[in-house]
Amino acid sequence: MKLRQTLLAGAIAFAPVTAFAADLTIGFSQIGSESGWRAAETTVTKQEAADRGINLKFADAQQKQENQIKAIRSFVAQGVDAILLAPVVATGWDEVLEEAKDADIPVVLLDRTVDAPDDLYLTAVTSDLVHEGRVAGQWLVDEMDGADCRIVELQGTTGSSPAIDRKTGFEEAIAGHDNLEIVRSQTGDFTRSKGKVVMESFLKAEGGENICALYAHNDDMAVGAIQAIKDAGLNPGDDILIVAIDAVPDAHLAIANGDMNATIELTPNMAGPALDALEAYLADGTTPPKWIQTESKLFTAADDNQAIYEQKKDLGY
Ligand code: GZL
Repeated sequence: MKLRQTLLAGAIAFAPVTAFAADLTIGFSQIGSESGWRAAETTVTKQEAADRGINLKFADAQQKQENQIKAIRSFVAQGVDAILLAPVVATGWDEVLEEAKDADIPVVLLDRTVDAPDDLYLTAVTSDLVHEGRVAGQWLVDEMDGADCRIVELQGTTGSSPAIDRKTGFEEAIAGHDNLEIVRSQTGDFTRSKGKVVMESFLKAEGGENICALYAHNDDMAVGAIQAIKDAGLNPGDDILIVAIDAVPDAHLAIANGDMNATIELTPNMAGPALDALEAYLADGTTPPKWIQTESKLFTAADDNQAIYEQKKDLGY
């Protein structure tokens, strides 16, 4: 496990990266399996590690920060070469990240960020979460074209960087458009089941005829809400417009069927760039930028969503 000291001493400094990676042991503290996107990220991460011959130690935290902290401490005790962390919430990481730093174990953040000094992690591989919210808001601004729209919002996990940033971006985009108003906003914790239950409460509180659009911080909550809207006798994608984020296969299918209107793609492959950065850092100290940004792409009914669904449906979502 203590390969890196040997490497940094130059003992095998000229070994090809592939040979080098084959000796790495990396711990991965994953949030859980709350959404289709999360499941795809896990699938892709395991495949990216296997492709490199990396020994990946996987820990599923079942959405609990205390389980992630325990997993990180276990990885440190095992003397892994590096740690991947998808942090369920943004705060409460300083102490355990200090412990990893003291053990000279680099940490790379995946898909979410932390409110901690940036010398406590090597780099963060994420999308621009605020931009995603802006794109969603701008889509609705354009779609409504000045017409009034009472919006309900399904937020992601409370305290997580995507929930905070996607809300910020959406509100920035609709600011100054007085025809658009968020009338209800509540967390659905990124899951289909909670998305359905909270949407049911929105429909009951507001009356479905008084809701013009749903903004969901991820597709899974939107898919749950679609069922609630149908159960209320309304047509999702028509009576209530729906925009969300992730571009999972079921979102493309919903758009193809007219049940949803737009989604913004989030790649599940955060691990590829993360492992590339780690291999370079551990091999010769190459320091990556503090943020490795992944792309965000808007999909609407104008795209061939049925074909995209067919392409994506077997990718581990
Ligand atoms: C965003 C990521 C979010 C996804 C959800 O980067 O952390 O977590 O949008 C997942 O599907 O639950």
